[in-house]
Amino acid sequence: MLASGALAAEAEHAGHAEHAEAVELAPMVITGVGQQSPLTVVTDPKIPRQPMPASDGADYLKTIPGFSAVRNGGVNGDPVFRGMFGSRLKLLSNGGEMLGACPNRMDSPSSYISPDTFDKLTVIKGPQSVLWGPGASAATVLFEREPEQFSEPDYRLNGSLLTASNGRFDRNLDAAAGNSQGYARLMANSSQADDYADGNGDTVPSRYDKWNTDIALGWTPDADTLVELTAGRGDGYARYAGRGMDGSQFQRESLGLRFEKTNLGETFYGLEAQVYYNYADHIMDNYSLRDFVPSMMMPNPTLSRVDRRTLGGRLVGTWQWTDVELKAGVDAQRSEHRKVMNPAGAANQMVTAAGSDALPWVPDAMLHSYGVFGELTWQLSEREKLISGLRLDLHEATDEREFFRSHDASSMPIVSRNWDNPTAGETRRDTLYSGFLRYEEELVSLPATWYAGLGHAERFPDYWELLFPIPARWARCNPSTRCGRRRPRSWTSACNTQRGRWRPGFPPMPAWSRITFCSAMCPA
Ligand SMILES: [Cu+2]
Repeated sequence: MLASGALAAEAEHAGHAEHAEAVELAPMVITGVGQQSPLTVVTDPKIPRQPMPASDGADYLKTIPGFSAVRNGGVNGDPVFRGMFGSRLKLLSNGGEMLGACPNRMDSPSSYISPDTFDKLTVIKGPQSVLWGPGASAATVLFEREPEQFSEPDYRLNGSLLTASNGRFDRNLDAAAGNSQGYARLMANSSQADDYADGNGDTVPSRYDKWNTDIALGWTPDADTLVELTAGRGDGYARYAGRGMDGSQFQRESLGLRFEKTNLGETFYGLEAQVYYNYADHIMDNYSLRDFVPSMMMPNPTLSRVDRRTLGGRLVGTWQWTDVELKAGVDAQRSEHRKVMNPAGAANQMVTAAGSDALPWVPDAMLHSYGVFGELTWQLSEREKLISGLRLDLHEATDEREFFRSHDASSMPIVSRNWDNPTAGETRRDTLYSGFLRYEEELVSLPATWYAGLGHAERFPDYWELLFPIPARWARCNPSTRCGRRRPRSWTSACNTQRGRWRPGFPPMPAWSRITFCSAMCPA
């Protein structure tokens, strides 16, 4: 843009010798989200912006400097911050974590977030906070809804409609009513778009439709106390141009309860407690949203259904002294992943059963984490601050797959078959540390702050890394443990692992965070 503008100005300049001195470019307006404080960006996701984001969290985050997204059709992208994605980004909605179920990450955590329905978006860059759970080596992203504040009986109503080319149509309603003692809030939204046509006029599959409904009931007996109960549901579908299957169901169920109390006393100032439950039930298939075309890997209409149930909670206390503030607490999370399995050799039963519960759910992974953390802010002087944090996490993951089903590339045509799981029933445990130290100083001569920070984050491998469905090339040798154990070197080198460690009993996945996502880089 700049280059072409300069060239145009240059051409004009040649024809008008009298203006030889000055080259004037058309004014350009650049908008962006400003930093709230060093390393923290806070914005209101309800503010309209250009380019118009898609209806998910990833496409919204893409408008903040430093973020990009792995696009995934029209919607349901996966956010990337400074080149890191997946579980390196701690993405929380209302303080709770909504983990997706799809083994191919069609439903990344951000895909369950409709930014319009939140009041505040906070991004804490790098491992510079330990308050929000383990492993956030890239950044912590908080989508939050703030409590309603009514001093007398009143209500408010916000609604918006958005329409654009390619059938884009969004509806959004946010209503609340209450008084000084409490409130009720309803948030409902839906978003849809059609396929688009590329430059050649060919249709590119990108159609989607999704909806969310959430309610919040708050009790505020006094100005320093809040008890809030939240519940929500959502669903949708999305067509993909770059995948062998489309996402035909993205069902979400959420429940949450939080308690906040401030002004408790001189030193022990505040207490926050929260529990949350998030459930994702995802279906993908290769026939309901596209014309079925047999392929080598999927010669028949195929459907896959997975779910994930995440239960978590945290308890945080705030202590204040003259120049020092301490936030310390504990958190825990339990997450179970399951899938619906066909009886062996009966591909069509899944298709017949579709979204019903005719076939049994089979658990394949159980993950637990327990953490204790503390973050200290020390006001050294009027303009200087020292902030530090430390957290310790206990992680546990159990491989619940008795066998796994994958393609057998040694036969032609390729067939799907069951492989023994050499790590069936095994549990991996790790104790990991994270911490940071940061010095900040506001300058006297300039309206600026400089800071220097050092952070360290250790991350336990996530579901996708630990229990990734074994790809065909791998499956050929994987059932033999001997062969599986020889693999780590090639795997870790392919993934550019730093300090990767192979634990017997699990596919070789490093426990440290500074690596790229491995699933796309399986050894040949
Ligand atoms: Cu999927």
